[in-house]
Amino acid sequence: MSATTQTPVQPSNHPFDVQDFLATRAAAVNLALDRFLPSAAAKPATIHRAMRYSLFAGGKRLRPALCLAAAAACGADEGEAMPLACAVECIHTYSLVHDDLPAMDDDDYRRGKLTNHKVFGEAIAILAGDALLTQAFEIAAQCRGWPRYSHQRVVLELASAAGSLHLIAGQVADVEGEGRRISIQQLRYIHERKTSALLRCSVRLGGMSANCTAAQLKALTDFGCNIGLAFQIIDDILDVTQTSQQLGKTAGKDAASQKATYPAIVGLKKSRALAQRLTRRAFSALKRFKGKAGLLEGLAEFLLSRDR
Ligand code: GRG
Repeated sequence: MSATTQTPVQPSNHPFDVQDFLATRAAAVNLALDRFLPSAAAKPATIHRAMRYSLFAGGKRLRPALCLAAAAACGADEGEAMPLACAVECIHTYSLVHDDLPAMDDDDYRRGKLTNHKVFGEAIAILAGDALLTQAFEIAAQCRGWPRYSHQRVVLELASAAGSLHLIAGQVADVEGEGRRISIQQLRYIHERKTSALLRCSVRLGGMSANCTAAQLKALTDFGCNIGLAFQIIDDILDVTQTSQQLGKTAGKDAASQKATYPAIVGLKKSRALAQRLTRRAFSALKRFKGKAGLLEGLAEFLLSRDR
């Protein structure tokens, strides 16, 4: 049993295999990303090799999977969501490359491999992160838009999640909070921006690519907010309960760098209970889909019980 599943949040009665969904969609996303990105040989080759090194280092592709599953819940072909799923993954990978830099978390391992700056040097790692962020918008810009969601609306959604009010805001608060006692409210502020914003954006973009109704978008937003926060709480728990080998990155880093985390503030037991409560709320948000959001439910369950 994994560290995070003492009591099931809800009986698993999904007619599909989440692991299989993740594996097949990761393969499809990898294929699409490979097509969207300049080849490793394109000049200057160093930057394209560095971008590809981190992008294809073996990430779980959870954000693209959520994006594709949200499109399916709204009755659309997953193919409509694929460019946006790839754009989100590029932003996520850029944030990891920059987060690992000596000026940030200073990490040597990510996704089970040496971090980008350890292989290519700091200057190229910074540029690879910049290029992945830019690449995300180049990919998203190729979307034609949908009747309820214009091309402009979709690009704005992505920019807002990645910008200084969300992803970057969370990172700034995280950096400024290091070594200081912060409240649970401040920690929630960090997690909602640093982690939850991009997960929420992933499901919202999936819905938009399916031309979802306003009510469906609201339900997806509620789902995304809840699983986003639960995801980071589980990440905090795994940092103390798993090994570096299991995580593919340095375990115990949060405590070593005196970072505020849910386990540090409320303890492991309460942290697990909170992640379970948030996942239950996420399930409730899906009621509107009347049984058509089984993939999203399965993914939420998986995120709660994951061990890496
Ligand atoms: C812009 C520098 C900069 C940072 C933005 C997202 C972020 C803030 C920093 C990344 C590091 C971090 C602790 C992020 C929180 C989200 C998180 C737990 C990421 C790991 O996500 P997984 O488990 O990773 O989905 P894989 O490798 O599977 O894609």
